[in-house]
Order: sequence, then C-alpha cells, then structure tokens
Amino acid sequence: MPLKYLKNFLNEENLKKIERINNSELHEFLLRYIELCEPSKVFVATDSYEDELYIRNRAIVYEEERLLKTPGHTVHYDNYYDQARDKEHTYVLNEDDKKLPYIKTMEREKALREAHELLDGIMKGKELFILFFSLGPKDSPFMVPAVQLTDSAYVAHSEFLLYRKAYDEFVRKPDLHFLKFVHSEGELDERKVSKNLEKRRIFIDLVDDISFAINTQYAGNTIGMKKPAFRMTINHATKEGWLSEHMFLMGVNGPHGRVSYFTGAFPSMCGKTSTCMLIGERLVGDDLSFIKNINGEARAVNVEYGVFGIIQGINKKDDPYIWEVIHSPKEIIFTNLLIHEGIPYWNEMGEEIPCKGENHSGKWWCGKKDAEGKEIPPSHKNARFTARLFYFPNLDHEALDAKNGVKLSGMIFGGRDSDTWPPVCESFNWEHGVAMKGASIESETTAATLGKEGVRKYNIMSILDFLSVHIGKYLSNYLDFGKKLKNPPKIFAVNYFLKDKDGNYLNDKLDKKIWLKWMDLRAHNEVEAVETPIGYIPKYEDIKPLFKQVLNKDYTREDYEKQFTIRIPELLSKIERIRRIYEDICDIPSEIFEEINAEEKRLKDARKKYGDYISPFKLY
Ligand code: SPV
Ligand code: MN
Repeated sequence: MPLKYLKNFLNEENLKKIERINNSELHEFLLRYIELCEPSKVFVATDSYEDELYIRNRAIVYEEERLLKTPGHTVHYDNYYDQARDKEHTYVLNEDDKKLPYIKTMEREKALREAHELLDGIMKGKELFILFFSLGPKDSPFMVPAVQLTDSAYVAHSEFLLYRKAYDEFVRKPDLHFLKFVHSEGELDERKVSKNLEKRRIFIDLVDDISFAINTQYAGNTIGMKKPAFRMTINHATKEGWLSEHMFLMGVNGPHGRVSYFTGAFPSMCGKTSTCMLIGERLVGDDLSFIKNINGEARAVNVEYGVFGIIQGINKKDDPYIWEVIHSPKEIIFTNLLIHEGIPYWNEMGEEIPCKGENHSGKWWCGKKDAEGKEIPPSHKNARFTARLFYFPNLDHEALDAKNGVKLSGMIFGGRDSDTWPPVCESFNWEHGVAMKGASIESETTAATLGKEGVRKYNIMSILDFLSVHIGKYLSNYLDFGKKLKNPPKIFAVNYFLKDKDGNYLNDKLDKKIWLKWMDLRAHNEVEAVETPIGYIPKYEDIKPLFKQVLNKDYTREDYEKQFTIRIPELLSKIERIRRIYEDICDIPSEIFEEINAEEKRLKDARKKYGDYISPFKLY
C-alpha cells in the first residue's frame, strides 16, 4: 500500500528505484517520513556512479560545500557551536525507559513526540536524499544494512566516502531488516550552517532501530552509520553475543611475511589514529570494528569504508600517509578549518599559516576573538578531513573486503596516563584483560578538552559516550564472548604517555611500533615475558634487538628499567578508583571484582617482597 502513496512524492525515475526493492518495512518508513518532513524534492541514490556524482554536485549547488584549488577537494563548515558531538542533547531511548549510568536517556514516548514535532514540515523547500549502505562487508555475516534519509547533500556526500553502498543488496534481498536514520539540518543561515541550535536533538531509539538528528550538521551527530548506529549495534551485539567496538583494526607485519591483526580502543587524543596509521604497517580501519565468533575464532571487520579524521596536528613528518592523501587530487571533504586562496590550513600543521582567510568562525584574521572573548585559532580543534580508505597507501585491501573478517591476534587498550601503566603489558588471560585492561581504561584530560588538565577520566573500552546498554550486561557479554572462543585474542594495554618524576616522557612517538612487534611475537608464542602483578611485560633481551632493527635505536637497560618499573602505589590507587566505580553500579559481573581483588592482592604481595617501585629485572 505505501508504495502506491509514494507516487505522490516521488517522480517516475525515483519511484522506479524504490519499486525495485521488495520491502514493505522500507516503503512504510519512507512514506512516513516523507509525509512528515515534506521535502519539495526527493532523490533516491542507487549504487551508480551517476547518482553519487549527482549528490556531490548538489553539495556544491546548495553551497554546503565549496570547491577548493586542488581538484576533488571541498570545504564544509558547521555552525560555530556545532563542531563536535552534542552529548547534552543526545538521548538513547529504550524499552522500559531504563536509565543508564553514563549517558542520557529520555522517556521514549516523549522523545519520539518531540522528534516528530521538530521534523514536521522541516524539509519544506529542500531536497531529501535517500541512501542505502551496509555496515561491515556486504553479503557477509557482519553486514548490517542501513537506510539514511537526509536533507543535507554534505552528509549524503560524506556517507558515500565513508560507507559501503548497498542499494543492490536491498534489491537482491527482499524484506531485509535495516537500521533507519532520519536527519534534517533544519533552517540554514547565510553561511549554510544549521541555525536553530537551541532545537538541536539527537535521539537513538533502540526499540525500532531508528535515529533522528535534527538541527545539526556535525558529522558525529548526523552521519547515521557512524555514532548513531554505533549505539544500536552495541545493543544488538550485547543481546546477540558478539562485539561492536570503538576500535581501529590494523595488521602488524611480523617475521617472514606474517601479518597479525589487532583492534585498538583509545579515548580521543591518546594515539588511536597514529597507531593504526603507523608507517610500514597495515591499515584496515580507524574507528569502528565488529567482532564475531566464526568457527571458534574471533574475527573482525571495519564497519566503515573511509576515514573521518582529526586534522589538527597532522604534519608531513609524523603522518606521512594522511599527509599524502590530503594533498593529492582526490575526493576529500575538509571541515571547519582555514581556507586561504583555495588552500586548507590547520593548527599545528608544521607549516606557515596565513593570517587571514575564512574558517569555522566566518571571515578570519589572526587574533580574532569569538563572542566569549576567546581567541579563534586557524582551525577548530575538532576540524576534520573525510576520505575514502581506498586512497591510503598503507591500506590492507584484502582485509578490508574480507567477508569473514580477519582473525584477531590481539586487542589493545590504551589511555593517556602519566604515571601508572607501563608502555605495554599483556593480560594473563581474557577475563583479566577485560576487567583490568579494557574495563579499567582511564585517560587524563588534556589542554584540548574542556576543564582542568590532568584529571583522570574513566572510559571503559573507550566506549563510554556510546554505551547504550547497561555496563553490567555489556561486560557479561564481553566475558562470555571470550569463553566461547577456542583461543581468545590476547589482550594488551599500552601507555604512550608515561613520564618520569620530572615530567619528561619516557618514550618516543614511534616506540609504539616496537610494542606492536612484540605483541605479534607474543601472539605466536615466539618470545617469553616477565610476569608482574599486572600481567606480562617484555624482556629487555627481546625488545632491545627490535629497537635496533625497526627504529635503529640503541635501547639501554636504563631506558627499559625506567619504563617498565612496576609502580605499586599508583597501581593500587588506580585499583581503588576502578573498584569504587564498579561498586556504585548494580549488576556488575562478579568476575570483575574477582579480578580487581586478585590484582590488588598480587600488588600488595609484591610490595611486601620488593617495595613500592619494582625494577623489572627483579621479576625475571
Ligand atoms: C569520535 O569522537 O570518537 C569520533 C568522531 O570518531 S565522531 O564522529 O564525532 O564521533
Ligand atoms: Mn570515534
């Protein structure tokens, strides 16, 4: 029936595209939101290059993007106050209006009413784009189909760079169940940025797998398949026994052409991108992974097909791959940075930045202040580039497209920690790793985040902003997932930010490469390790040659001893903080407390024997 009514809103060509899909759930969804939002025009995008090109051009015609000097490059701006995820106005809606410890929820009926009121007639005079994508590889055990409705050609264009097109899957498979995303940027001002920020809302309804993003353009709010979908897939994964994680996916080149795959979860500004983009290793994904048990193995895929990366600090020396990509004539969208004479500039790019141009605040000059009296830098600290993964010279193409994913050798958890964790440490087993590494991530705030610097923030699996299910259920699922595997991936913790007593960093930026090479060797049982109260750390003899071979660096016993000293007082304080967090939450699996207690006991026993600061050599 709905198909019949869709005739009233779609022209013949677009209607034909929908008629090819035999899916009443889709037809109802489209009819409902087209009727409600009242767009003046509707465009249905298939997987064809022409359709993609049409949308790319619409972004220019509607002035949501502007062409830059380098062919393929465009710039988009968001409202000055709409340049990061809006946690304040993001609500998860669930079955019994259950409250969640760390994220906002709202009474479902009330939220849906508000969403529908805000959407009523919101697309008048606008063109609506209907798009089909797949999270994870198409036609695979990982595939999660998704349909996006948006009135922003910029959002639609970004999605073509970031996700796998899947119109053909919808045509091939009748009644495919899918995630639904409705976005409207609302009214725009003369800079073509969302105007009504006081009515900015992001609702994620776990009951019907539908999300609404209203009066916002920032991609982390609006691109359905990114963070809105993530809250939904965490919910599905927890119920269905798999993992949907805020993790990169990369391959580490080991000896004799061997490749070992790792996922990595880090809170922002802790080295997630710089790890998966390391020179000489293999990039698969930089943000989101699905992990499933396939024939007893943990196998992982990148949910996405592109990169929505932070641009601040990207420079030629430290980020050669990203630098190359964003300086070539490829399809790149830059957001919220400085443009002068058609060329993009950003903070800490290691090159001279002109003192005028246009940026995220409009017309810009050096020293310009915002309404709050704060000096405006050339680019917003969350300014980004959007690019297809396909462009990256270090991309592992096969792994990206592998329908059964890649076998995981390990999972890495990291945070910004000046004084507690050693640079790398392997957990004793899956349960220990889940509890004492992943579920114990903390990160110190930096100058780039609001509030006081150096404050430790708990961030379980670096997923806290998105944790749409109860932490206890999430952790139980994690623990069970490992129990069902024949040989669970090893769990590692890393810390790139360890300092000495005088506040000097104990590691160089590239040392992380050594930790990865060691993880590869550990995953294949090729080196021994030193057992400490918190897990296994490398032996000096094993990493010294790695430093020489890989970085041509002379790694001394003193370097090693400083970096891998077990700092008992700091580790015990951390245990106390983590225990308190979990004691305050009901229904945390008992294994978590067992791991916490056991680690505390090991630390106290070690202190009795060796004192507060234990040289790793003492534990050999
Ligand atoms: C993050 O903040 O984790 C991001 C960017 O990946 S956003 O899309 O805004 O979530
Ligand atoms: Mn992210």
